[in-house]
Amino acid sequence: MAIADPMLDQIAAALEPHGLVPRGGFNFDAEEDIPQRVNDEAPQSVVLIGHFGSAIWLPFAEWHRFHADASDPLDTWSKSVLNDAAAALGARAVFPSDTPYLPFQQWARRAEGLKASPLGLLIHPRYGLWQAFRGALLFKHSIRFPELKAVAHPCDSCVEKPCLVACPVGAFDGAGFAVDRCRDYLATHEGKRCMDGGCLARLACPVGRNHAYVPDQQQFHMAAFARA
Ligand code: B12
Ligand code: SF4
Ligand code: SF4
Repeated sequence: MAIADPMLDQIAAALEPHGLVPRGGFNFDAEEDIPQRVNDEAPQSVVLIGHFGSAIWLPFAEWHRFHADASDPLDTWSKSVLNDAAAALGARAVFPSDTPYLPFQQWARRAEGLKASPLGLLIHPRYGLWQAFRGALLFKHSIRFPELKAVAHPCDSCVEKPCLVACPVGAFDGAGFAVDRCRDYLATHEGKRCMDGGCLARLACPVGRNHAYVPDQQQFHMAAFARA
């Protein structure tokens, strides 16, 4: 079996103090047209960067104390951390908020073998719905990735699917997300339950529940979502 590229260890070491981790990656197919350039060259590979559970929360909250007036603080923090790491590693950092949107979830499926839950979020067999991506590093050279092992998809064996019945306004029907219905509810007095504790549909999932975000992080994400 091929030994994984030392670059993956270097990325992990650069990100570890920030609670971020490399979440796999892949080499682009020859015909894939990625518009971003890495020092004027077409990228050959991508490494997804994200977090599991609340690992980023303390490093981010500490940074936020000193950057209280940053707009989109989590994005600004991610950009500052990942642009520095990219410069040190000869990569280019790209972000989920970059427009036109880059296909982060499709990339993550290829990088980690995850599949989508009925909520639209990718689900991880250990961390459930409590994980996300903060960016990706594009490299102008290819990388030796460890062989991707088959990952169990927890929703396949979840008979009751409690995530689909927990939303008080039925915003998820397994096929789409009624974003306006959710936002309208969040603006009501009753919606404070979600605003304070987090999305009830997401919290209803039993997978990785002990990795659910800490209360401050839940409130931060809900407030950002309601504001957007
Ligand atoms: C626009 C967007 C939304 C829109 C619409 C989503 C949509 N219909 O596509 C809205 C505002 C509804 C949304 C909501 C949320 N989102 Co969003 N969103 C995005 C964003 C910025 C772009 C999606 C896109 O069009 N990509 C371009 C296409 C070409 O890429 P793609 O990989 O094929 O896109 C897939 C998604 O669009 C997905 N999809 C389709 N419908 C829905 C609906 C929902 C709710 C989600 C999450 C995904 C989703 O299917 C596509 C095919 O795989 C992505 C980041 C990104 N760059 O992808 C995050 C992203 C998909 N969102 C994410 C998250 C976490 C959320 C929220 C939970 C935010 C929060 N509060 O924390 C909420 C969910 C609602 C809730 N009540 O909690 C994560 C998902 C992580 C994961 N584990 O899979 C992403 C990847 C951002 C990140 N930083 O990691 N989101
Ligand atoms: S509750 Fe069941 S179907 Fe819903 S996301 Fe969790 S494992 Fe998947
Ligand atoms: S945040 Fe609340 S209203 Fe919105 S989808 Fe989740 S459970 Fe439903």
